[in-house]
Amino acid sequence: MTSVWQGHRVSVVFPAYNEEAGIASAVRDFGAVDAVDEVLVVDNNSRDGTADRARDAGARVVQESRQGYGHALRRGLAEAQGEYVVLAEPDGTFMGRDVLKLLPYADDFDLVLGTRTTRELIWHGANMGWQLRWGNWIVAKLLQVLFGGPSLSDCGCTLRLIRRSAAERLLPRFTVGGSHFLPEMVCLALLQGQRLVEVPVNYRDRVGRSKITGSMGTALRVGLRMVGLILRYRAFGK
Ligand SMILES: Nc1nc2c(ncn2[C@@H]2O[C@H](COP(=O)(O)OP(=O)(O)OP(=O)(O)O)[C@@H](O)[C@H]2O)c(=O)[nH]1
Ligand SMILES: [Mg+2]
Repeated sequence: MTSVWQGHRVSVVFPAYNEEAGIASAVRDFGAVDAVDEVLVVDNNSRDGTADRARDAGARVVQESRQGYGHALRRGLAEAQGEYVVLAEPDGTFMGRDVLKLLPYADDFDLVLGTRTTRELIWHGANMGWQLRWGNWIVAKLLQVLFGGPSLSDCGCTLRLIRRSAAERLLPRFTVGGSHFLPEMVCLALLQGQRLVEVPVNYRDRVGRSKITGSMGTALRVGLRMVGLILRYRAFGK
C-alpha cells in the first residue's frame, strides 16, 4: 500500500470493539482503494479475534485501553500518519470506494463529513429507519443553526476526512471519550474557524453485533448527550 492522493498520504482509521466478524474484509476493502496508504485499526479492548484478523488482513493495529468510541477515534487521529485522515467503521456499513467521494473536497476544506441521510444511498437492511434518520438530521440541523452553518444533515456519520493539521489543532481540546464524540469534533472545528463540508455516502447493513444505535434506548441517550454537548459549546464555547 504505497500510493498518494495528489501528493498527500491518506490514512484510514477504524475504531474497533469486538469486530472480528467484519474487520478483515473492511481492512481489505478500504486498503484496496488506490489512494489509501495506511489502514490503522484502534483495538479498544476487544475480547475476540479483532486485532489478529486486522493484522492478518494488512492493517497496522494499535491498542487503546480507555474504553469508548471517542477514545478510540481520538487515538486513531493521534496515531495516523497520513496528511489526510479518514475515519470509518469496520462493520461493513461503509464502503471503501466512498473515500473517493471525500477526497476531492479535501483540497478546499479541513473536514469533509459523510452524511447517511440521502435516501438513495441507504441500502436495504441498513440500520437507518426513519427515527434514526430524522434524529440524526434534527441534531445536525440544531448544530447548523446554532453555529451559523455549514449545511449539515447527519450528526452521527463516522465516515469523514480531516486534514492532519486540522486534527492536531483539535486533539488537545477533545473532552468526549464516549459515543457522542462526533459533534464535539464539529463544534470545536467550527469554533476554530475550520472549513467544513458534507457529502452523501452509502450506508449498508452491519456485519456483527451492534453496540450503539442498534438499540433505540441507547441511540436516544446518545442523541440527548449530543444535544447537551452542542448547547454547552454554543453557550460557553468549551
Ligand atoms: N460502542 C462502542 N463502539 C466502539 C468502542 N470502541 C470502539 N468502537 C467502535 O466504534 C464503532 C461504532 O460502533 P457501532 O456498534 O458500529 O455503532 P453504530 O455505528 O452507531 O451502529 P451500528 O453500526 O448499526 O451497530 C464500531 O466500529 C465499534 O467497533 C466502544 O467502546 N464502544
Ligand atoms: Mg456501525
